[in-house]
Amino acid sequence: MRNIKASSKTLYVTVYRSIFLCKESTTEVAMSTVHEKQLRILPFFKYRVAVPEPPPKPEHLQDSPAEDLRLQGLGRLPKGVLFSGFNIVHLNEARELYETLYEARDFEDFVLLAEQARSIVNEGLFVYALSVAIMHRDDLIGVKLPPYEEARPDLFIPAETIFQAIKEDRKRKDDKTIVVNAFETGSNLDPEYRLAFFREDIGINVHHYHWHVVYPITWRPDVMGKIKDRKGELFYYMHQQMMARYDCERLALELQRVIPLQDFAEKLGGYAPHLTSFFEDPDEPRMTGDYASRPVGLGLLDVNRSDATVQVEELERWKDRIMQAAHLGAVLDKNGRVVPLTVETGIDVLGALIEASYESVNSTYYGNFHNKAHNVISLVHDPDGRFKQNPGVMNDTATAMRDPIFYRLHRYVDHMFTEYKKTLRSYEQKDLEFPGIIVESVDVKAKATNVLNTFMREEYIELSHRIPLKGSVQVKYQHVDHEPFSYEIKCENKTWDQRQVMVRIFMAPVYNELGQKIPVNEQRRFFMELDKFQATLKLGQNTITRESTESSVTSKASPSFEKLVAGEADYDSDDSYCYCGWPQYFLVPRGNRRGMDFILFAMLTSYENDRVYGPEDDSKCGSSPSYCGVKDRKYPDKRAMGYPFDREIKARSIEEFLLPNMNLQKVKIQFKE
Ligand SMILES: [Cu+2]
Repeated sequence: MRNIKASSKTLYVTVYRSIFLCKESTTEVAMSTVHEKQLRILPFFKYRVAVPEPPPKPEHLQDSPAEDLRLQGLGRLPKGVLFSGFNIVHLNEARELYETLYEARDFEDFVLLAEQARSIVNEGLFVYALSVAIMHRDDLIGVKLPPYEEARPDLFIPAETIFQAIKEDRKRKDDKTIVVNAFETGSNLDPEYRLAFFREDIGINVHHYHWHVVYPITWRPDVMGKIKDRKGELFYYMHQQMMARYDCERLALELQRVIPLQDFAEKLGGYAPHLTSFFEDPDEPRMTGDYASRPVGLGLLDVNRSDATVQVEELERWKDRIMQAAHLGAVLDKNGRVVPLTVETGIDVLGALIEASYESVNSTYYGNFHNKAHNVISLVHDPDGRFKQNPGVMNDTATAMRDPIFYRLHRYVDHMFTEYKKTLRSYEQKDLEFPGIIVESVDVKAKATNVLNTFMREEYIELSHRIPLKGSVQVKYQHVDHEPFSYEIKCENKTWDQRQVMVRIFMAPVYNELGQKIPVNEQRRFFMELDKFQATLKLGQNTITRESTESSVTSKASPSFEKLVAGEADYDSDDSYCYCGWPQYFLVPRGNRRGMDFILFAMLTSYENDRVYGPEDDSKCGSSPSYCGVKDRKYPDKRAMGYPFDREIKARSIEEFLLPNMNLQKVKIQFKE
């Protein structure tokens, strides 16, 4: 066998080269085509000054109704209404549109349909549905969605800033870029405002929006022909991690951890979003809409609007039923049968049921808890619409994370999952160990070893793609950042052969609000995943190094509108999932001025045991599989998400939890203003 291989080597090389060369030339052709498609897609994400002439119809359709029959019935949600990524009435219509766009015969048909749909359907609904379709159509592989913060800066930048930009633009005498400063949305009278650097961060909100585009509530795998592996579990894990990170920032500011919103009769805290949604033209007041503020002290009331009905009592009922399912470790399906929540898929079933997605096992009985809770909170100031008020920011996936109440709701949602995880036995040594593999040390290498500096960095965002301006106007704002760093893991392979390992790196704060050490079973909910990757250990001593920029939780920076127009993007790969993920600059928490104490945890497990068999990941996206999965592939880790911290820990301290294939390091994070 070996000889045959050796003798056919020359042939193999020739074939390989010809395939390779051939691939190279087709790639070149494909690249220009992708860029051409990109150029035709981009205008859909920009403002229109005037409604263009409808595109000419093919001859055989000349006498048919004004719009394509496939779009009939769409346009139910009126224009100018704020689209809600949590409202099932809006989402059902959006699904009809993205499925229609997805099924368009070819690219030309797709563009024609999109053009017509744009004039029929609600603006926000259009962008959402178009984005889902672009991300999944096979003939649009490589075509990128423009950065959402450039396509919809009005959902991220305070209205005061945008009006200032319009004013400055009107006074402009040349075509130089004008820079305006971002308006501050709160004051020190509100202690929660100290967290605005997190809640109102553009990257964090874009991440949340993008995740919900990648994992639509209304996804129908049978229609779309594409899997969304462990979608319910990802809903749990992605949000659990956001909560861990937020609570960590709260401790850094000596604020209490988030108190779950579990009593729906409670009077809520307030929030003022300072956001105005701009549709098409700011000179046309009908086409703009303020996101409503929530004054302090309002309580939840039944919502009864044309596009949303929710009773608070319904929420209570669903909440109790979900908690019962979590505690019993079983759910009732549509036929009233008891379906046990298994160790492998229980969390996924529960995720689909709580969110609730189309995949809920029984939406009649368990309802639509999380989505409708978003709706009811967003309409607390005008539940029956008598004042014709818009909803608040809890209405939309791109804006919800700005509001402190988001975290209170999601802390409760996270408790539901935690209650279920309590019914699973704790991991035992056999679930955690890797005999023969010893982690001797783990260090963070930055300017100083095991000390990380964080700071605020200035950034600019262009407004002129969405806001009709005469020239370029940019908003100057700040976001947190950290110095670049790497991990260095020293380990020994005492087995008889080289080993493929999965490296898992987490970090958690050490002290609680009172300055006491956090017990490990509480601390486990703070552990933030920083990275997860594969490595090969030779026999004997090994040193694994890994850059912070390679993290499995952070996203690639998406190319700007300008770069997409200029063709300066990687059109060669299907990287539509790459732009999903936590912002790289927020990889580690901001910490505080004194220097905040963290514990870094590294663990090596067997790649052979953890790997998922199936088509290899050819998406070329070393981006964010941990929070976003891999497109059209199985989630690339067989273990439960959050392993080994997803289940109760019986050990009395994190040190006692350790096995030879794990290790810890004390790390300080110092915030410098
Ligand atoms: Cu969400």
